[in-house]
Amino acid sequence: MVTPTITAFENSPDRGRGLARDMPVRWAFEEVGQPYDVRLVSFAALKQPGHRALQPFGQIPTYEEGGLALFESGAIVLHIAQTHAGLLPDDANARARAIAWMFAAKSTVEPPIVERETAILFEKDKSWYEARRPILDDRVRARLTDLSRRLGDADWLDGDFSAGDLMMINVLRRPAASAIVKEFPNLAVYLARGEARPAFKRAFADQLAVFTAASNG
Ligand code: GTB
Repeated sequence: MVTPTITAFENSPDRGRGLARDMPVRWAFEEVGQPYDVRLVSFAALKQPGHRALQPFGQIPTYEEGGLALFESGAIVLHIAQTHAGLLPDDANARARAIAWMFAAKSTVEPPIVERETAILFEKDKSWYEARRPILDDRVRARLTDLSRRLGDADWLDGDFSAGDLMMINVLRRPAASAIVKEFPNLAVYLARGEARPAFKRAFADQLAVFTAASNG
């Protein structure tokens, strides 16, 4: 296999906290033992036609390998998981369920978290902010209540660690989620369990190194 190349922020606004969406892709590569290259992109370059040809919305991450170019972190993680052992079960039904958890992370759990995040970051000056904030908090809490109930005292969402857990833990790492995750002891432990994986730690260190180099340069 040609070494895949992904894109990441040249200057991440998260200051090395691993919150941008190259993080799940880096983590997936580390879990399956696939080396990869990273092309760092400036904010200006993101919006240029060259980058938009890879990512129509002018965002990171992208993935290039041989004749394949992909965008969307979930699609990239799924591609890595489908082409390498280690992130999806062999059993067809269990594999389908793990993929369902990837979708649950991105399309059921993440949206209310992003909505809360957007309000906290950009809408504090709106007249309706104080009234709306508890509603947004409760929408996140409702999703996490259900997730917490389903996880119970299991280590992972469905059997062994899978791409479903990887995506869910990335979603729970968003600051707008992690404050509420603390209300659910089993989710807090689940999140910590994911972050304790050696592959997560390597991915985190690599993205932090980009920030450190940019700060020192
Ligand atoms: N659905 C796409 C995917 O999953 O790949 C979303 C990709 C996306 O949101 N990319 C963001 C981006 O390129 C970076 S991750 N934004 C630039 C733009 O739209 O112009 C989102 C993100 C950015 C910053 C922080 N942070 O500073 O904490 C966290 C997350």
